[in-house]
Amino acid sequence: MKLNTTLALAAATATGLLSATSAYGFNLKTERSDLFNLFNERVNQERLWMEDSSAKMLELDPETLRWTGGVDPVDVFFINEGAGYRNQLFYSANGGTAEMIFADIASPESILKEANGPMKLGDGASLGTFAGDTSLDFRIKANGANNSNGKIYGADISANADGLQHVVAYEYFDKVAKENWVILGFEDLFGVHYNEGGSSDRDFNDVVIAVRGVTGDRVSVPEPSSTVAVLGLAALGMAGLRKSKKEL
Ligand SMILES: [Ca+2]
Ligand SMILES: [Ca+2]
Repeated sequence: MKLNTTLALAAATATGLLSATSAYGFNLKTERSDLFNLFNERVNQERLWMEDSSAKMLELDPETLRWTGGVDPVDVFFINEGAGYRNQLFYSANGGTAEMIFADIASPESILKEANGPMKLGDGASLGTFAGDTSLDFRIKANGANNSNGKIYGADISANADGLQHVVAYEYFDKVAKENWVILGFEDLFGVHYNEGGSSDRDFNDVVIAVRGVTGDRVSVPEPSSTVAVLGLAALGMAGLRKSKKEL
């Protein structure tokens, strides 16, 4: 009997490094600074136009996020924010009612610091577990803490008021706790980039969260043949560059 208990505890320690304390109050920056720093490094520089993604982490289609069952809860951690707005974060499961996760995403520690912001970098909230395979949709209400009519932006592009992408998603597998993470970056400004006649900066760092325990589908990558074609074009471009330099 005693052996069984010991084994159970050992198993819990090995696999449940985080889930043992995954309820509200768990701070990722404090408890797993390695993961927090990795995710925080992925946060885009303020007002840097994100035209294409880096290959540092695998890019996901943010519309496909889901929890696939099991015993581990879904936990959401605030990584950073570079926003003048006081944004709010919501989620809905299987298209159901939107539930609030963070009511005022502002912090004295974030990229755009706000002294009276209530959040610490790394703060977490647990969504608990769901019944079976569950589709999860994360959305922000732009400046929702100050404006109850703030615009809602999420992964479904057709549901966004400007018909544009407002979420980027990346996947990371933590080998230490053997857990899957998805990092989401939201853009809170309406419309196209100011270089294209709009007033947005399209920096996708206005709310950045890391979600533990979910997965999603990878964004489709070009077929090998077209990859070769692209590489070929790049090589041509380089050759052209060298040639024109020589001519100078
Ligand atoms: Ca920003
Ligand atoms: Ca922005």
